[in-house]
Amino acid sequence: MWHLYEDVLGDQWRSLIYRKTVNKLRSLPYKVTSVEQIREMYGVGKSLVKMVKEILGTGQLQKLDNLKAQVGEIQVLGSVWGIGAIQARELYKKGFRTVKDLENYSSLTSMQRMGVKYYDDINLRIPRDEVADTEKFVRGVVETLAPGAWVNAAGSYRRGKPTCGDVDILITHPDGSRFTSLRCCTHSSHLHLLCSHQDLLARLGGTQPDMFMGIFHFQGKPYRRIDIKVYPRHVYAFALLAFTGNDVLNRKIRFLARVKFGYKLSDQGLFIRESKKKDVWFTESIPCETEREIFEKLGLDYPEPHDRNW
Ligand code: DCP
Ligand code: MG
Ligand code: MN
Repeated sequence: MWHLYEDVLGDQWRSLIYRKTVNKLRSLPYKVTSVEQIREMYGVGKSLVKMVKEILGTGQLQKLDNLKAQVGEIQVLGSVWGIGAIQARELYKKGFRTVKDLENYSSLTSMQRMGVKYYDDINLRIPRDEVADTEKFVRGVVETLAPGAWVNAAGSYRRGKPTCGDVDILITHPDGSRFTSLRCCTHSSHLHLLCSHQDLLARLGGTQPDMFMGIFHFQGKPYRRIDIKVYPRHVYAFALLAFTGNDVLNRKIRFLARVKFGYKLSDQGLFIRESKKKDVWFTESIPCETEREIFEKLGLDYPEPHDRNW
């Protein structure tokens, strides 16, 4: 337990020591009832003796309680959109304790500022009907930019969840020559167009032009998170699989692809690993038009999206 807290705090050295010592204490054939029983053990230092004494005396450990509270606060900071675990820790060190504390902090990125501003809204679950409405809306906008484009909500929505954490939308065009105009739809100027028309409020997140991460406000509903990705048709099946998830399934099939076949599976394709002496490279992707074909290539039965909630 304890080492997990130290992990969050980023103290890996202590984390390791605690893990080792706790394992050792656990494996003792008797229950520790006095510090004399452990004082002479290898690796048991003064501070540990003191802690064990406190536990034996009071039944609790102040330091652990403090640590728990600290870790809770860091995790909340890290749950703000755009703030990762490492930065959450840094912010904590700077003295920030709550999301409200971040409201007037000028060094946040625009993404993080929005994450703070709409923190409560973003944490609300989105009913799937609303995801469907958003999908329809985006489809309408994309249709004006590139008629005939495919626009599909993926993520937890596609897996049939009754409520979703965000809206994930995947876009392609069956006609490759329309792809350029399609990519434009994730450029901020076009999204501004969306904003002014339909109250869709968004900011460019990723550096790639074919990905958009934003926050929108639609039909008076709470502010919501949206991820939009655009892929060329020939990698669409791989992208759809990756963007549908869930993340556990992705990790499992990528692992299986690697150890069983030496393949590298990603949202971009299924690549065969080649090597000559020390050089390793990957071939062009094995072509797959549909998700079903990808599962076939991996020797797996096709799971319907609603069976992908691992
Ligand atoms: N994904 C992944 N690994 C990650 C994050 C995401 O493989 N670390 C993939 C699988 C997810 C998909 O992207 O299903 C969409 O990511 P989301 O974070 O939007 O997760 P979900 O849509 O599955 O759930 P939620 O309802 O919380 O949005
Ligand atoms: Mg999602
Ligand atoms: Mn998402």
